[in-house]
Amino acid sequence: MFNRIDLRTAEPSVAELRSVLPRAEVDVDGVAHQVQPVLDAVRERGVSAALEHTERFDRVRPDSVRVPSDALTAALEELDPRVRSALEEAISRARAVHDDQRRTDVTTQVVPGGVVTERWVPVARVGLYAPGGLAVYPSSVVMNVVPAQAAGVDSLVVCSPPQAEFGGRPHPTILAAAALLGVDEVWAVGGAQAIALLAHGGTDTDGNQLAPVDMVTGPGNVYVTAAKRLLRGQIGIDAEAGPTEIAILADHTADPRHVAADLISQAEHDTLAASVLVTTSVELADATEAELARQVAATKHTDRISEALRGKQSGCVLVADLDAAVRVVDAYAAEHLEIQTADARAVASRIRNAGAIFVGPYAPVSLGDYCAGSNHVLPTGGCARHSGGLSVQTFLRGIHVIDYSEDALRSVAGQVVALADAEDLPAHGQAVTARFTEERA
Ligand code: HSO
Ligand code: ZN
Repeated sequence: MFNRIDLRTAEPSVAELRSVLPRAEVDVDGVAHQVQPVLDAVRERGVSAALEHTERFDRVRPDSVRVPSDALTAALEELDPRVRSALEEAISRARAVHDDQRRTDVTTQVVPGGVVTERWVPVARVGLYAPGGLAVYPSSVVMNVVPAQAAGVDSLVVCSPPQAEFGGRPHPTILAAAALLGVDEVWAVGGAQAIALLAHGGTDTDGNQLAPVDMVTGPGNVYVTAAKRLLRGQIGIDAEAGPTEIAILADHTADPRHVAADLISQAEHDTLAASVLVTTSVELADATEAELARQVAATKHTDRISEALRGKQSGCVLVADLDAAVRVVDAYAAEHLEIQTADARAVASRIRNAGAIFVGPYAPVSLGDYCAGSNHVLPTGGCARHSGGLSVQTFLRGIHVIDYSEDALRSVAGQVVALADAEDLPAHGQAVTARFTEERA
């Protein structure tokens, strides 16, 4: 059921390695022509256009688009106490990690009297999209809200599609998670229309106002992703979330039961999810395959998982040694990378490209999905080569503050003029020299 790629005698280049395991492609631009009219309608007609599209796509019309605050409190009160305390644990661990990511302003004295400060300023207002349907993940609400709050974002709003089975409100666990996190502004709107409403703002029929946001984060389906792509620039967005990926770098010391369980865990998300084993051990590869067959049959979402594991994006790569294994996983740049080898920490320290690295036998990806304290919004599709996951940094901007005295400016005036002349922009130079010439007009 699992593709096998034998690279034990090959010496592939990085480019060849990248094509060894094809990635699932989602055609985001292909739906842009369907999404653009929705964005235009919401820009022109606000909430009423968003409601029309909600009725058309979600087949439900919420009584109130702004979810009343007593509905949030009620959802929290009705939340299963086990889930509530688990969410509280997840929130407190994530807060511990993300609070430590706060940045301090840095002031550099360039010359006496000439100072540049980098001031880290949070984005003022952020919208978080929380999908409905198959992917109702209160944990993702936690992973988006916690870093934004730790960054000092003043105003946070959650949008999530209304669900007919919950009386036109978003899923109650999404509402409960928002309430637990102290987010009191939630709107029952989903899809591309939600992203447009966040970008442009609007007022519902009860007079509730949704103020436009500066940035939208959070996963969504292809229409949500297309809407974010089309509105990018007008609003800031996070990285595009593709199908989830787990790669496991393992040697003969790894336990095939755990390797198989972890491969299955992420395949559970989606038929397009990628589960990849990179190993120096044929015995481990064989034993893992046997375990996969056994465990997949015994789990709840067998069909979805089998399809993901059988897909061309998943499989086992056999390599000659650990050096080759590191080259393969670096070329692949997985969203999640587990290291299950004899000296896992040493191997982990050699990895350059991964969204998050899970070290040793007791750090499965599921731990990171919920309760490690780390963030689970991570780069997919090879973007881990150039990007990191969601963090406090995502919600901060570094603003340079330039403060020079008269003497400090005078001491560098000649160089500014020389560079301005070289670029044929003499007025740039004159803006400096004007400050040091006697005559005034
Ligand atoms: N593994 C997913 C996140 C998630 N898992 C949410 C369970 N719930 C992408 O990192
Ligand atoms: Zn997951």
